[in-house]
Amino acid sequence: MPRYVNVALGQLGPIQRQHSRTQVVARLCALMREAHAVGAQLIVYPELALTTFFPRWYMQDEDEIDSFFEREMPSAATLPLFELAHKLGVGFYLGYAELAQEQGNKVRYNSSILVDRSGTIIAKYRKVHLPGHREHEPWRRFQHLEKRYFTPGRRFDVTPAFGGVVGMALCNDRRWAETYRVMGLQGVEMVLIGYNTPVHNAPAPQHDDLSLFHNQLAMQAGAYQNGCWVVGVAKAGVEEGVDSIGGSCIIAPSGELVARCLSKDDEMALARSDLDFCAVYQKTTFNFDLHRRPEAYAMIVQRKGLTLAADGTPWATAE
Ligand code: CDV
Repeated sequence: MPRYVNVALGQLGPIQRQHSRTQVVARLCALMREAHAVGAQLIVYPELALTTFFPRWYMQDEDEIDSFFEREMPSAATLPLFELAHKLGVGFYLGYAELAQEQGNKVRYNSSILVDRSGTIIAKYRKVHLPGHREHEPWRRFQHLEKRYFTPGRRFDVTPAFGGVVGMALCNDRRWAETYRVMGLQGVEMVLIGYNTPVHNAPAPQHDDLSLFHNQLAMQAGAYQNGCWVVGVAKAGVEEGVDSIGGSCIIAPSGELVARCLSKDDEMALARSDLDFCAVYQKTTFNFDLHRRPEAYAMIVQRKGLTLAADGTPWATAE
């Protein structure tokens, strides 16, 4: 039995601060209907897809911060999306800000969920790589305070779903080889990634002209090196004065782009993804069992960054 997943990109244009959850959910539902009309079984939405990208603002008021978070999923505002998923038989990936309760304490995560074709949540992911900074940095044109507002997640899990093995990541995660490899080692066949990427990178403005290139480069490398499909979806366009990249795309295990959004608005695009195509890479060039040499990679988990040895160099001396 061939294993195909008709997967759709559910790219969003900007969400301004005054837009309500109800308005945004109506846009998500419209994209799901479009995707269903062309045969989608799964639609992937961006990171923090229910509100504007609020980490661009320094806020101290707890209630103001919490206003961007979801206490429950589904909620009254998001339920119509789950009901539509059930009615149409279209599963979805959705990024949102999660307000969790842990041992009586409030914990904030940048999260995503995977919902199956019956409208049931089957997996949750909490963003591991939180970019940006913790304190107010007024020299920036806009802030990127993910380190302030979110607690990092701790795991990259995979889920049997849509006839294959599905993994999730969020935005900055897509730039890290470890993200894909940890899921690759669990046999992942399709990695779903929502993102919000401002064109302007304050600490490195020389990257600005390359932001779309880096987006594609990282995801194509992740797909090829792990023999899996990668589906990356943007919230794009000018949001509260900040321009973010589009470039949502579906990448095959060969590393080739098979579908891409053209606009920076709400846009749907679809690809018929053959999950068995993963084996063409996972059983040959990237047959981990045959070719990996974990004994040579110990430093990957022993070190976080450049650690200086006793002689002041970061490199290990050969025995
Ligand atoms: N939302 C993100 O994680 N954005 C980062 C930006 C700050 C570079 C990204 O990696 O796209």
